[in-house]
Amino acid sequence: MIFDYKNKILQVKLVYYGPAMSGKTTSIKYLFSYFNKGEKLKSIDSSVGRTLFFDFGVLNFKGADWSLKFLIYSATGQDFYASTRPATLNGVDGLIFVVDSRQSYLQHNLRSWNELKSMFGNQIQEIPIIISFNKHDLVNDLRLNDNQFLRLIDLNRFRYISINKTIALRGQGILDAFNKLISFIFPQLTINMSLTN
Ligand SMILES: Nc1nc2c(ncn2[C@@H]2O[C@H](COP(=O)(O)OP(=O)(O)OP(=O)(O)O)[C@@H](O)[C@H]2O)c(=O)[nH]1
Ligand SMILES: [Mg+2]
Repeated sequence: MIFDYKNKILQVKLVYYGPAMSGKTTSIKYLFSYFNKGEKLKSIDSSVGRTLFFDFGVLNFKGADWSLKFLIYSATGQDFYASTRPATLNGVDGLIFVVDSRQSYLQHNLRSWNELKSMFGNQIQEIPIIISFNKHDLVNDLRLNDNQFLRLIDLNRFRYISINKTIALRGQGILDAFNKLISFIFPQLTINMSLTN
């Protein structure tokens, strides 16, 4: 987090992370289009729409006194470009971990989660994280109270963690996840913020 006292701007970095094709780019695209900032999102992708390095965009909100500048990234899920992921995560203030909810993707989800953990060590327990179970339109019964992924990652060790269901294709749950993450980072934030350029 970077404080610019002179201009009263607080800069916050958020990263969408998760296995290949889980829906990170789709989630971010929806978020930016929701705020009518679709044109502000830069994606470095291949001709078939796969993220090569990251997606990146900025959302600015004007508070009563300070302004908030959110730098929003998605890391590439493709392992060929795995070496770019630590740079994308550098200095992150909050994470949205996008899970592919389908049972057959359990190992993919775990592998990505463990990689994330290995990059932070124990410090990861202090980072606010939202776990978004995406593509839940493709799952017949997505009950999370006995979810295998959640059982295996040991949620209790984390200070700020929340579970969320999304269908990024339809924008369902995307805003909830974003708002929840912000409320973890700024628990005192009650002002009604408006969007600026
Ligand atoms: N059915 C369904 N498909 C989805 C959903 N979200 C994303 N998709 C599809 O899943 C595919 C991958 O989505 P992306 O958003 O590109 O995934 P990504 O995580 O950015 O992938 P990489 O950048 O390659 O790691 C696309 O074909 C999306 O349309 C969803 O909620 N439901
Ligand atoms: Mg992507």
